[in-house]
Amino acid sequence: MLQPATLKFTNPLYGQLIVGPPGSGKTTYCQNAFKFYKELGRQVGIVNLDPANENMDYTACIDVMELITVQDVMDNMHLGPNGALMYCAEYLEEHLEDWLLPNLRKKSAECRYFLFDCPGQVELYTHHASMSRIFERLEREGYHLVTVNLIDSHYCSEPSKFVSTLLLALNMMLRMGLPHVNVLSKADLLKQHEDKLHFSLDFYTDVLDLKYLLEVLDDTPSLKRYKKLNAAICSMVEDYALVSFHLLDSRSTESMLRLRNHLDKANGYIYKAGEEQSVNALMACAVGAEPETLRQSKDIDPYV
Ligand SMILES: Nc1nc2c(ncn2[C@@H]2O[C@H](COP(=O)(O)OP(=O)(O)OP(=O)(O)O)[C@@H](O)[C@H]2O)c(=O)[nH]1
Ligand SMILES: [Mg+2]
Repeated sequence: MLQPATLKFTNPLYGQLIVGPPGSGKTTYCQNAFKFYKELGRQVGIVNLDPANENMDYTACIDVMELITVQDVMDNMHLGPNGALMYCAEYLEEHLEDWLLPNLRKKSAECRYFLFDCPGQVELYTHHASMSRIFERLEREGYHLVTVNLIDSHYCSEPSKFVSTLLLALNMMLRMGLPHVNVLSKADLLKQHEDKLHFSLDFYTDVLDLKYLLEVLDDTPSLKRYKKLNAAICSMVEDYALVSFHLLDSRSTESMLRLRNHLDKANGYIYKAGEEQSVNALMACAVGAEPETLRQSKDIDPYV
């Protein structure tokens, strides 16, 4: 005989992996996002995974610096800062089962949504495998993750820097293989660089017609020989059609709300069972509830 269907409500775990080049605003974002999500009523906590985090103005619920620091590795193993950071990443991976995961399990009674403040050295995500194996293990532990890749919007002001930004973003997306949201951070400063921008902001956020970018690349003789390489990179980025950006000023609630909508779609938080959701919040997040042109204008308008 058929049994009546039973509905099982779970209380899933979620995480944002905040990555991006040094100085792109990861720690500041974590600090502001913590307050922002707390106000929304989420059980949020910050996990510091950066063993050289110096300007942490937040209280981390788990701090890798209690396990290992770059400074200690430099002093004891006689390594330089980059080598020491690689060592720390490998050490953290070795101690996943006896340090990070048990600590996360302990905290998960009070926190279900974690912001992971990650180290900035891009090699850790583009060449080295420890961080991606750590993230993989978190996924197997049941975390619904999204990578938030912060890139300083200052890079829009120079075409060659923007090309390398595109390559970096694509490389990270392909290597990490997780839901991924690219963000141009410090969007509040864009007005200051406005005169240096060759195109309107949607050109940089949508990453559509990159041939125009090639036309404005520096033509000095020493750089001319890279033209073919830049053309090949742009063509590859266009072929994959994966890279686009959202603008963020992490000190503005409106800007954080817009980003939250994208992140909630990416890690599936909008489908969270059992959470009280106002119809408005759901409508704002629902896929397709907002035409793409409207979304873009809302994202871009405040910064132009
Ligand atoms: N104007 C502006 N400044 C910002 C913003 N976010 C961060 N900053 C500044 O950028 C600088 C670097 O910010 P951090 O948050 O330390 O950057 P990070 O990515 O954590 O840096 P590392 O940990 O060294 O890789 C700080 O001086 C911040 O105050 C922003 O949205 N707008
Ligand atoms: Mg930091």
